[in-house]
Amino acid sequence: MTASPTASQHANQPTATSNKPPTTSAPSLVEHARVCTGSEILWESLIQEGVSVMFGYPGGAIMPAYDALPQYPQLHHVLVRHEQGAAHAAEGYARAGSTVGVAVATSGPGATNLTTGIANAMLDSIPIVCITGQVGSSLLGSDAFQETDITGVTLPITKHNYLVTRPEDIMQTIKEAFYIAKSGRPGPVVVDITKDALQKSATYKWDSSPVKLPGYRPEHRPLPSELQRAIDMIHAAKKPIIFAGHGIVQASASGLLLEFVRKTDIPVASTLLGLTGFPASHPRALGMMGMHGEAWVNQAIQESDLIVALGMRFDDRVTGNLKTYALKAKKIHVELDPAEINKLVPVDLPLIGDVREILQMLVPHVEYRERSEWLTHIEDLKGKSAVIDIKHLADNGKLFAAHVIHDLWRLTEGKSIIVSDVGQHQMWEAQYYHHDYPNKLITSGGLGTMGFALPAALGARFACPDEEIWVIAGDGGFQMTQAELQTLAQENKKVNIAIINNGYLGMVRQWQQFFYGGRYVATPMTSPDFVKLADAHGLSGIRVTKRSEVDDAVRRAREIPHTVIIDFRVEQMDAVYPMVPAGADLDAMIRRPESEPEPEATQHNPIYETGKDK
Ligand SMILES: Cc1ncc(C[n+]2csc(CCOP(=O)(O)OP(=O)(O)O)c2C)c(N)n1
Repeated sequence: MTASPTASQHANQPTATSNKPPTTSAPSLVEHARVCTGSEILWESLIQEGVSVMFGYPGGAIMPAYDALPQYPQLHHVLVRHEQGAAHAAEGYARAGSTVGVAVATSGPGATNLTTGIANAMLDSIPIVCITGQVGSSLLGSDAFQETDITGVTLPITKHNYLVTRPEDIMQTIKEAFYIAKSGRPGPVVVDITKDALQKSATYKWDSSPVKLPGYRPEHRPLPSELQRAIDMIHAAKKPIIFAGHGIVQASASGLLLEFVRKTDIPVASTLLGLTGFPASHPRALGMMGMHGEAWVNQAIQESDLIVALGMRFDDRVTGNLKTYALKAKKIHVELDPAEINKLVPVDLPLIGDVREILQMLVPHVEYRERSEWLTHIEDLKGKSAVIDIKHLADNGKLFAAHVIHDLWRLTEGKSIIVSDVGQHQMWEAQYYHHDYPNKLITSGGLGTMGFALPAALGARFACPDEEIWVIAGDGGFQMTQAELQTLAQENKKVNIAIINNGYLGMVRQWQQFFYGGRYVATPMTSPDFVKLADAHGLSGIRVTKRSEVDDAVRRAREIPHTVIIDFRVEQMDAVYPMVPAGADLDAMIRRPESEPEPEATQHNPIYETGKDK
């Protein structure tokens, strides 16, 4: 099948999270000022911000807020099984729904359990607001039971955070938190509220005036002269490449990017998080760049004379060795956050502002230039250096992850929301699930957080009730947050889960194979029987060991109305190719060995071989 992209699929996206006008206020519950508890003010304010779902876990300091919750049936609280799950679910909700996600936790361990998700949201620029309970204000700083200085802890991993000690400050703080989370470059905001602030009362009336924060200027716009310089550089380039980053997806700018490419005929390389920003089957789509990017993409980057980087931040997984990175290319960097300009890669022309607005300004003025030599050269690079593609190998009875993901793509026609975890399977997903539709991949890019996928899919399920959702996870990462299976069961929500089970912490095993002399220390891993695990949660499980079983298993999973786990027992020793070793030159790639198109699967997880394999 070919999922053919159209400009309109990419153009008909909701307005960008980062540039949305403030969420339309729900009708005010409180017409006139009245006296409310801090807890009531908290929930009323969330409703005013348009919140209808939040993910959380109660405990002592936040109990007054939970106690008031039944007064607000329009707020659905999803009880996760670990607060990390609440933060990731809020992220999944925010990303799938292009909105702000909300997580709630108690003080101390509840709040610290959120931090992995908060750091993840910080690095991937996800707008979430985390509400935490705090010990009573008179006890602050006394090492009281379950006291953690969570504003101190989260200072470097939040866009902003607040400690609120008075009920009269709650409404304004919530307003500011939502505004900061979603404006400019989005990110996480923590609002820590003391127990007494939740219990005490204050006069409340929703203030619908816009938030004004002196010193916070989230909006930027390039000068007309800068835009003209960009146009001149684009027209003069003989070997240009466009980079599509996460900013394209977040700003819902892929329709404009398609238009830009239609006019200029410049090829597009994507970052991992930018993969759904430009349709994979477009003739000018090159694929993913960087450590596990396509070899020809990295090669072309090294040879290019102009990079037009759109909403990306030159992460080290993308650049490899900075000293040798794209030295022949002039660089135009379109980026919302001024702090990213010249941070890692010196650029010739920064265009600071929203990528959607900047594309809107550029598109009418850019023109086609004849560059057939460059485009033919890239085609030649593909021919020479393309991965020996194991998905086309005849079925020899072995099951490779590439088979599973390719078949999943074919059967779902590339239309499913994929929520991938972190490791080899994440890279295989990026290589073999060809994303033609915008915003259909949710994964942890910057922090590389194992355990992200299942709870993030839970959040995505609430944001997109009618979409098909597949989790693709490794046996290692899945075990980190598998408790959220029961959350899905309790909420009666369906996602499909593909566990790429190779009996190892596969990506680390691969590094051990390439860079640590094949010493597989602490990477062989046992797993529970995932079929029985599904059963124990009241869900369904299927085991697949042969390629011939994949289609049927995927079809059955799609038909079953509740959450299904498919335990794909894949080849254990397969590696992700190509690979740029960390810090190496971008074109110094390790390729799949030509002499061995089918990876040797001779060594097996010793734990499995001792008969402990369930
Ligand atoms: C929370 C966390 N701990 C450790 C790591 C380091 N790490 C990166 S990939 C990986 C292995 C992942 O194994 P698995 O989930 O089985 O997926 P696979 O690589 O086999 O596809 C590890 C341990 C991480 N990224 N996140």
